[in-house]
Amino acid sequence: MLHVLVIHGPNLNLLGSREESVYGTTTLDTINGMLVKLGRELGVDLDIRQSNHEGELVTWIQEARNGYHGIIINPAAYTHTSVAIRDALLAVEVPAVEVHLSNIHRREEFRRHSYVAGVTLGQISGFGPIGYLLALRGLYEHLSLRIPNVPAPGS
Ligand code: CA2
Repeated sequence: MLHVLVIHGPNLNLLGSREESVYGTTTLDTINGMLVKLGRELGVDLDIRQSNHEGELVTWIQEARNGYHGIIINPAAYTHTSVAIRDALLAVEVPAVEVHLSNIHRREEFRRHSYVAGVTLGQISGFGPIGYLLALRGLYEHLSLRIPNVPAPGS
């Protein structure tokens, strides 16, 4: 079975309760439930975490070395500031997909630069909660081509 670590960064625990015009009305619990459902369909075990603390996010990324096949991460505001998160993703050599609910490229200038984009498999930005599902499907397809005995999607 594939094991994927899902990491939500700072303030994402507030989803659905504030700034609905930017981030929508879906709560983090609902997003996590959608992910778990898709994970079950694909046969992917998900470990889902959220933290407001940069160091904790770094520690969790480091833990991905121990038995995780991939990472899905929305580093939230740390996307635009954190060399530490970039370095951790680079160090662990576990394929990671970066997710953003909003399209960071059509927002304020400071959000257009991501420190992590250059060390991830790819970035999904602007699809709202569905972006997490796209990330899981993309990661699954990527891993199924590289890891023996992972069924190809749709088989
Ligand atoms: O679009 C995204 O997913 C972001 O990663 C969200 C971050 C933001 O700093 C990035 O530029 C883009 C902010 C997450 C804060 O989420 C909130 C949710 C509800 C209320 C307040 C904040």
